[in-house]
Amino acid sequence: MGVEEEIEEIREEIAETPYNKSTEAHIGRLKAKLAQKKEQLEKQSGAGGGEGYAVQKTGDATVALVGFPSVGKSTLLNALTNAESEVGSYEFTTISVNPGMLSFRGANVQLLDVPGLIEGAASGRGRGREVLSVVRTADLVLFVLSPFEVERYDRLRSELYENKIRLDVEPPKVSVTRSGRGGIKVNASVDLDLDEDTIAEVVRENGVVNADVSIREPVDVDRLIDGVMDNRVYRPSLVAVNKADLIEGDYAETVYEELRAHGIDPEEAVFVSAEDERGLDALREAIWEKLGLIRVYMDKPGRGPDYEEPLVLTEGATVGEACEKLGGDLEERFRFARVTGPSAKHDEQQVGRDHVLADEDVLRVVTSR
Ligand SMILES: Nc1nc2c(ncn2[C@@H]2O[C@H](COP(=O)(O)OP(=O)(O)OP(=O)(O)O)[C@@H](O)[C@H]2O)c(=O)[nH]1
Ligand SMILES: [Mg+2]
Repeated sequence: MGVEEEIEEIREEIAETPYNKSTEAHIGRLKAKLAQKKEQLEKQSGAGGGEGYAVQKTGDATVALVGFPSVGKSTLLNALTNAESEVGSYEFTTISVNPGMLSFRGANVQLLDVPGLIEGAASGRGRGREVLSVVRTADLVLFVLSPFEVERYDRLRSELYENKIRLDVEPPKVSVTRSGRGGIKVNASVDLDLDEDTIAEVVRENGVVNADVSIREPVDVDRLIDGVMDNRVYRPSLVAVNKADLIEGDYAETVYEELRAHGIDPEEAVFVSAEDERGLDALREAIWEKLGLIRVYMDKPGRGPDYEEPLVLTEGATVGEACEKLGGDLEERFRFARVTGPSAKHDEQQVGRDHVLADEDVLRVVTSR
């Protein structure tokens, strides 16, 4: 029996088994086995790992535009990105990814127009995988929807889910530390619905016989499997509804209802018209927020703060990380820093490497000669 048939059989068995306490461990094992078999199938079909096609990353962050054909992805990319910025295309064996550079608040954000996600995923592994590997490496997934086909959002999300891209969730607080002996030991810091047998089955199915499993959130079987497998990626996502110029009168209410029906808060979705260039500032702002970018103005001796070209970092970045990004021998020569702005208790606060920076801080690094 081929792997594909095995996968089909496992899927059927899962579908046919009623879920209750006595079948839970069995279903857990089946789901873990299914995950394993899918992995095996991917390896067999060649082309390796799925990371191999990563588009060269440039700029401070990368956003992948994902949507069905003709929703206006290319038009939106052109409207958002600097007209002077160079727009070439990366030629893959079967797809092309069009990059553009969005300049906003001093940051350079690379947008990637990734056409054909659905065709690619449906038409064979190689092509789908190339498309997906581009999406996997992006820092944010921007779904572009047509107001007349909001329901297609589900298909996009499930395609990404099937391909190990988890959206808008933190990684599960699950860790598996292999040990020499003693079987699978589960250490949970929260009350779990899953029993230990189920957890052990899932871990063993992943080829681990002896391990300490630490669980720090109330996981279900699927989250547990995600936590045990280390090849899932976790990314934020954002929804843009394009062609808003075509929404007339009462139809707006219908679009809101459709959005809600598909788990999208209409307040969080950004309505734009790529063609009329409307709503673009709101979209840039939303992209910035979702990426969690912050600006730090470097105060260079004798020159004062550079407000024109901020150092762009992500929320939670420390002074040490700022030095790392600035490069050179700054890290070795670092003595202390002075921070003025939202993260500082007072102007010119003296801080060390561990100090967490905030948007619009002014930072001066004091070095040894
Ligand atoms: N009315 C209206 N039409 C738009 C808007 N944005 C794009 N279009 C039109 O929609 C059509 C498809 O736009 P594209 O940008 O090529 O769509 P795409 O998503 O890149 O399509 P594929 O490359 O085939 O995946 C074109 O005729 C655009 O002119 C918009 O905001 N309003
Ligand atoms: Mg296009």
